[in-house]
Amino acid sequence: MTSGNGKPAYWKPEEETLARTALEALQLDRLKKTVGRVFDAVPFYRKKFEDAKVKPDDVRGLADLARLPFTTGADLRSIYPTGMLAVPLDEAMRLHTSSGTTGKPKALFFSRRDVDNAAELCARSMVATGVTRQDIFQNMMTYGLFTGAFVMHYGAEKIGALVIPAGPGNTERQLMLMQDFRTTTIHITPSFALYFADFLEKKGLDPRKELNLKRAFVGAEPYTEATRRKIEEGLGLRVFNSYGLSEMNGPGVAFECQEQAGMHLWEDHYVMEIINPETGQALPDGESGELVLTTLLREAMPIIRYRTRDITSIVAAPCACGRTHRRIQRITGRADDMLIVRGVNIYPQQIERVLMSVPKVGRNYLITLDGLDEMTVKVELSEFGFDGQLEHVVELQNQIAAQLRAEILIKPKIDLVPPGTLPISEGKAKRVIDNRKL
Ligand code: DLL
Repeated sequence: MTSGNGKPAYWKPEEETLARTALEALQLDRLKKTVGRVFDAVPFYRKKFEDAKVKPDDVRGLADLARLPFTTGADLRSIYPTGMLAVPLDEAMRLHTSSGTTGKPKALFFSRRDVDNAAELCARSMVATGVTRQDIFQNMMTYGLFTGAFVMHYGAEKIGALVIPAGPGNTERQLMLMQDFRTTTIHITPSFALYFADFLEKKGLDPRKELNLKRAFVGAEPYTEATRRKIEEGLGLRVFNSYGLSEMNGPGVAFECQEQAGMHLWEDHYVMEIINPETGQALPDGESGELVLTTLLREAMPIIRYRTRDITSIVAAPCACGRTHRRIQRITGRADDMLIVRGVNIYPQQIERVLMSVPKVGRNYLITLDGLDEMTVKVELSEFGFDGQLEHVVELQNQIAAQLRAEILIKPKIDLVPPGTLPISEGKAKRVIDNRKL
């Protein structure tokens, strides 16, 4: 994990390797300021604090954060469009919205400083994976209201890498850009990365020989280690897990370094907590629960104790890269993704983990729930998965069903379909269709 001159590559070493005591003191100072600001400037928070009978002065240590009320996604929708602004509207410089929702989205405002801070964190994250100004960065995320593409775009520009704002879709053009400009680094969702790997395989193009790809930043939706390996094999590069959410600036909240062992969550900008999603109680490091985040430097729209609904755990052990910011494990699902099928709690990620470990299985799948808890898993065969013998398909279906039963305790119907027949998504993939009328 070194830069060209043999030293570890950091964007701002003094920020990234700050001693824990100093980092925690900085967090507390910033937390106090944030809490004071929202109390004074955002009536929504003043009321919430008053209802919970807490005052900004009650925050004397980081542990006092637990006394403050949570903010939920429903809260953000309830004050749409401008109810959470902590600055006059003319100081807001950019608007993004959350994705994947029906009805009114969450409106997220950025001041000039917020835009710059978001780009700083992305620059920091990208440098941690080895990016330099020599890199060619093809941004295959959606540009628009979604934060994904824009925020990383500005981060890469800060580093001085060449940015190709390709956006998603149009695989032929993506490939042309990669070939003509010798793209080294891509930013992509896991579902589109798998699709792109399929596309290269169908073309008979070996990315290791014919492309110059070194790394992919993959995030915006949950995926498993098995999927990471499939993408790495299919595209001939290293995959770095990238986590973020629009409520917290978008990407660049937590990112893997070259060690690829959990994502450093940038604690000078966010305080993290892991709680039991049912009780709201704090959980110790290493235990899996819901990630709760508080912004420390956001100007236009600070958010206190945001319930992300994402399930993960904190890795407290120091990282070999030298960064002192603690890591979180890969997100294993969302608290509200959990399916209850015949009384059993199931996360779609568990199903993905099994599917992606079966060699003859392709890269796309869809879980459907019908009637009274009937689960069907449609899954594509890989290009080489079908040898023309129907009995082999039946065998494979039975094998997958048995493996799934071992993991999720129920036996779904398995429907193997030819490669390329399931719908693909350029943005976030929809993996579950719930038609149950329960
Ligand atoms: O997806 C921001 C982002 C863009 C992150 C590009 C990384 C790369 P939202 O649309 O607000 O923002 O969705 C946020 O996506 O709460 C998680 O449930 C999920 N998510 C994001 N990154 C990951 C990841 C962007 N690496 C929601 N692993 C979050 C698992 C992820 N889930």
